[in-house]
Amino acid sequence: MTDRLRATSSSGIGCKGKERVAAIAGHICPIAGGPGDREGDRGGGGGGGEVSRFDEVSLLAAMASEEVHCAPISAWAKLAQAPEDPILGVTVAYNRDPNPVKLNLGVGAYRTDEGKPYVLHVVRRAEAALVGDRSRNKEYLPIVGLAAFNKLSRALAFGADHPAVLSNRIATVQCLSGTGSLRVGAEFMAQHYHTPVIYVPVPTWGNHNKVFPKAGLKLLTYRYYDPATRGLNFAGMIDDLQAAPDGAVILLHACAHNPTGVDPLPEQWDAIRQVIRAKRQLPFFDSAYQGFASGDLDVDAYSLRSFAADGGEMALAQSFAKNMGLYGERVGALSMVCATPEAARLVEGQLKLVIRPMYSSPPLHGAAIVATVLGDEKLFQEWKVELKGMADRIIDMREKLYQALVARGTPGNWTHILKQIGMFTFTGLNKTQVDFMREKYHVYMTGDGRISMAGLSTSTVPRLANAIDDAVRNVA
Ligand code: PLA
Repeated sequence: MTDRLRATSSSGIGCKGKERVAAIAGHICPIAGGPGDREGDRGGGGGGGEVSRFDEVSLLAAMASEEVHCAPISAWAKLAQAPEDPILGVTVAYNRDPNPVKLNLGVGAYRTDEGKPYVLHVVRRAEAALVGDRSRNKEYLPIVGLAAFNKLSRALAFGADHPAVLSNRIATVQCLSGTGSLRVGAEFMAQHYHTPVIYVPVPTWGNHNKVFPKAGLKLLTYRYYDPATRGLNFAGMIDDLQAAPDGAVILLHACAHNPTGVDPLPEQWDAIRQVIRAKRQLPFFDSAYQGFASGDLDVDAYSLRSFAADGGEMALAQSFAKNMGLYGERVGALSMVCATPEAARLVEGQLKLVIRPMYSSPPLHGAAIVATVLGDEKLFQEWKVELKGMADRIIDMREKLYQALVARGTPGNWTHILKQIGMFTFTGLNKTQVDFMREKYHVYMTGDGRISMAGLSTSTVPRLANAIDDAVRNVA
């Protein structure tokens, strides 16, 4: 009991008698109910001291009295019910569904053709080597993470002999997967970039719309996808970048745009780069699918390497969730490509000030796995083969789903299933159709009609095709 409470509880306003207790209980319940109740009773400043002392006395009296049976009320009793996340919430709903034939095509997580999660062989081997190495320990990593991991991640993205890499113009910090890298990068920009405004494509990965404003950046959009062609609205994108302020941050998906699966062609990337550089805007690449799109790490790095090659500054958030199957290990990196080595050194120092009060330092295990795979030529080559295997299986699923719809004569043109790149197909199905498929077929996908092709297998294609066929024919 605090001195203040002790003083007030002995001040004679005690709790005796039924009426008194009822009056006290009347005060306690709304107080415990949180803001919004009896605002006037509690008030602030001036007379507030009196009121709050009374509240404390009431509370003590209630605690001491056996006559008051006020149901326990939480300080959070009146919180608004939070909605489930539009992507991760699909898995929550799927897990609740008791139907044995249910199919989860919501979150982008790779499955084998047997529908099972896949731990890469190279990851298993790297882990075995790490566990068997008795010289290893579990000490904290530095704030910036594992040095070998940072060096190898940077080289993977930009190429080991890239001039920016060789001249130490890139500050790389290990972060909590792609999301953490985006968030740390955004916090840094909000504090240290002269134009804290970011433009994201429409549509974009839903979490972009939350991460950037949370970090303090103003969020604006540029046109990207054309629903009519189910392709890139290139002219609209260029116009919007031209119209965006000089210096604005421009979020770009390095490859396998999520959710649309629509990427600019190399020559379109070059034109986009020219506009961004002419306007001295800052490209912020989100690379969550390197190697997972085409099956080739270098092909998928075209966009970010071409930007890095012109000597301008840029940011990159890199994830190893998909391409190394390390989803839950949360391994990623933020790289800030700077004009000079001196700027890179200063940036790294400030990034440490962002990270330390947020989570102090990143986790060790996943980064050690990545460093082992990338640092060993044999494992690296084997990883590339496994990566290509995953990308090819997804491409095979595209072909199978397309053929299944053609075989059913499903109304509409489905060639976008073949053309779109990466993990997802942006089907064009609307929310009512998505809900119908969930209800009748137990097929789960995000409300925007995105399906994870990586969650599909040879045996489940017919089921999905039946569901789509029924939805297209019978649900508007
Ligand atoms: N950036 C993009 C474009 C992504 O699609 C995702 C993951 C991330 C970043 C973040 O991934 P990480 O933090 O796990 O590295 N998108 C998933 C999962 C696969 C998710 O929404 O969290 C998706 O289903 O869209």
